Amino acid sequence: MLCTNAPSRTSPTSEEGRAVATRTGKATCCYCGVGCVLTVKAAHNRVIDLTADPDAEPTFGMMCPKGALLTKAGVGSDGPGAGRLLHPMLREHRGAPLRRASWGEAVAFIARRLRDYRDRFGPRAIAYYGSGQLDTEASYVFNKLFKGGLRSNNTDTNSRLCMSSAVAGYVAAFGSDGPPTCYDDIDHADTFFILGANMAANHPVLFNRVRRRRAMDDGVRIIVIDPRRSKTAEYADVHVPVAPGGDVALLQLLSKRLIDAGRVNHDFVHRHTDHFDRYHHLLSSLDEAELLARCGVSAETVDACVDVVGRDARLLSFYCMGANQSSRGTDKNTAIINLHLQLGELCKPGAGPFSLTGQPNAMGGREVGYLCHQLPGYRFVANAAHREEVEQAWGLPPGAIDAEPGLPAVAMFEAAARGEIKAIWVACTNPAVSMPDANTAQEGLRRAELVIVQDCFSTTETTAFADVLLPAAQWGEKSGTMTNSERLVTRSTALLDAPGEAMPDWWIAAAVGRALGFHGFDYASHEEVWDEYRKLTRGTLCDQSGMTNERLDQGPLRWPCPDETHPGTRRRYADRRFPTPTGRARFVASHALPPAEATDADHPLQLTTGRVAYQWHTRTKTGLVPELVRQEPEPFIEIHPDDAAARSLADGQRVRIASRRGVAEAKLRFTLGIRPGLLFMPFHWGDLFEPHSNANDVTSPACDPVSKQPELKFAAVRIDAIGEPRIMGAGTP
Ligand SMILES: Nc1nc2c(c(=O)[nH]1)N[C@H]1C(S)=C(S)[C@@H](COP(=O)(O)OP(=O)(O)OC[C@H]3O[C@@H](n4cnc5c(=O)[nH]c(N)nc54)[C@H](O)[C@@H]3O)O[C@H]1N2
Ligand SMILES: Nc1nc2c(c(=O)[nH]1)N[C@H]1C(S)=C(S)[C@@H](COP(=O)(O)OP(=O)(O)OC[C@H]3O[C@@H](n4cnc5c(=O)[nH]c(N)nc54)[C@H](O)[C@@H]3O)O[C@H]1N2
Ligand code: SF4
Ligand SMILES: [Mo]
Repeated sequence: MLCTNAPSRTSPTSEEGRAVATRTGKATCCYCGVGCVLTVKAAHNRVIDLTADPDAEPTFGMMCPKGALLTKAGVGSDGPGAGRLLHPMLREHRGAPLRRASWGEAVAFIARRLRDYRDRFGPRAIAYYGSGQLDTEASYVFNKLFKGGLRSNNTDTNSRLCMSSAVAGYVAAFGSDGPPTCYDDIDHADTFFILGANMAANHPVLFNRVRRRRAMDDGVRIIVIDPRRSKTAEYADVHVPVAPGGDVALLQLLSKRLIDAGRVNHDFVHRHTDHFDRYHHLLSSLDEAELLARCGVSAETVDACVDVVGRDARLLSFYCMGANQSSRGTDKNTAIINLHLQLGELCKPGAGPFSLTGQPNAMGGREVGYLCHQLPGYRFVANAAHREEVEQAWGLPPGAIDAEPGLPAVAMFEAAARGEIKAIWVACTNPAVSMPDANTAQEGLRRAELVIVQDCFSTTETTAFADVLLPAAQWGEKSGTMTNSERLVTRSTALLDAPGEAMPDWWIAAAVGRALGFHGFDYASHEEVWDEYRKLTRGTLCDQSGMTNERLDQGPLRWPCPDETHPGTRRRYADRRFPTPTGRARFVASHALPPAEATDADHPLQLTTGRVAYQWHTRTKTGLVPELVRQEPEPFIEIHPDDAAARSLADGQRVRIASRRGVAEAKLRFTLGIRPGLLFMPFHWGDLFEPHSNANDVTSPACDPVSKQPELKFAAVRIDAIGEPRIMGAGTP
């Protein structure tokens, strides 16, 4: 068994059957949205070999150190020693210790308490906060449980902190979420326009492909727009160290200069777009010198950028959190797309605006509709016809689904902190560390009367708040489906038995649905969940109805894939028709606005936050891997030496940064690769790993008005020394 990609099921405690001597199969890497498909060989419930198939999509034999070292992240038989959560735990009352419970008891307890809160306080008093790291099956069942069963649209996920501006940008411009592009476009592109994405660190295998393309063709150019000289910027032909939040001004300046130079694809604009005039009018009204001042870069740098983007060459943009995590994130996204529309650089191989997803199934979660305003298949809560379609599919009476969107992530935790959310179920995410203004998020978890946390590890900053702990199977231990950055849907097979009583996430949600007496939660397998979901996408913009279980077991497919013989779709909009009422893409004209908060005498510096190559988010997994920890052992704050000198701060010295909300401490790291006036701190270190070093105690909860994505990339701070300055010698990190 399990030597093919088609598992069979046995009992609930062992979804995929008990240990056999050797198992071989595919499992998509559970870290980034590149979605490398790994071939896993396991024996005695341990991984004995991990390779990437050189002939297989999406990455043709490549993986990065995080993926290669997944075997050390507490999987299978190594789980118990690594701190895995092995049994359900619960407590009847706050203050009581958690005690071990059976699955039956835990599920019944949750069902009783959720029903009670919903009945007493209404469906908006309960909430679900999920993750782009859950597989599609799990997110689908959770969505059905909350929006369909419990009738609460308060279901949001960490994708709100990650991809919601990209969703809003694509919908505004094209009438549909989802990228038009695919990885193969890299091999055809001439100009890579990389904005707010440190691909070399965070999408490394994809960036290797960009570098390979660059190495193979002298004409290829890379532009990187990032206030820091990131790892990615080191490979740039033109690095634009834009002022934080200055992207819309920069993109407008580029567009304006290109229009003035006659670089408009009039045929494309005329035939396939709307609102160019409005956009042109806005640009004409803007003053170049003012735009330049807002970008905060030299005129020469902009000239160099205009020269490269203005070439008659295929333009492929990659963008990620530097674009999305902004109170102007939607505008940044549409500004990038405007540039492509103006140049006609889309709807052909090697060109298009390619928003990168961060988590392995952030794309799949969007398709499943796991944000509070969405329903499965790119449907919307606010759309009556969409609600009706989903109600029918779920066997619900008309009007069952609430017409009003629920609370997006930041508002959800703020409501909890005000005592308005009585019960919250957190699955596969660690909001006590990763939410902006983490103190408010923690207050929300403290104030809620029932906190259910579903994780594969027992001790995280969020499990500390739990009244119920539910042990989840993790990577390698469960079968399921994910969609990567290029709309490629891959199927993973369980190759290891989960330790203890850990169960697949979808199974847990379904068990609670059954305990609540809801119809349609008696799935016998992950395949049954998938089958129901794929059929619900039929005829939608992200049609996956042709992706049967059997086909996915044979290999991945890209949507749209509308029937069972359809080969899948590499590039969308190849016919240049867009799913808008006119069939044309839309220019979006918006003014360049500054970040939500401003520096002042008390908080004179800007803080931006992000990632390092060798750690994953809150480190529950990568923190277990010595090879990765050695690379980046402790938190740090990057500063320009001029800013440090002005404050008599030394390299390696411990400092405290303070915003209007809170403080965080870490060692100072000097670098010339950051804009003066700007600090950078990674958000990987929560209190468990390094007390007082959570960047999110400082970050801002201000959100984009359209996407409701928080501005994790900008806070006004001051910096102070802690103790005596200490000059570090050579070898300082
Ligand atoms: N190693 C590793 N890889 C990961 C992850 C991880 O934790 N570790 N997480 C995954 C996830 S969920 C995500 S979302 C992605 C994120 O991937 P990225 O978006 O690449 O990651 P970040 O480091 O958050 O931010 C990228 C860059 O944005 C820049 N930036 C900050 N402010 C601005 C601005 O105003 N304008 C511009 N143009 N740039 C700005 C930062 O300097 C930073 O270099 O990575 C995924 N891959
Ligand atoms: N300051 C700042 N904050 C940020 C960001 C930033 O750039 N700057 N980026 C934001 C972004 S883009 C993101 S995506 C978030 C990420 O933030 P989080 O989602 O909070 O980060 P993770 O550490 O990935 O949390 C995943 C949790 O799920 C658990 N887990 C792993 N596998 C499984 C599984 O299969 N099932 C279950 N049930 N649990 C599992 C892990 O142990 C861990 O506790 O952080 C956001 N916060
Ligand atoms: S590039 Fe991303 S998906 Fe591929 S192995 Fe590395 S972390 Fe995993
Ligand atoms: Mo993310």
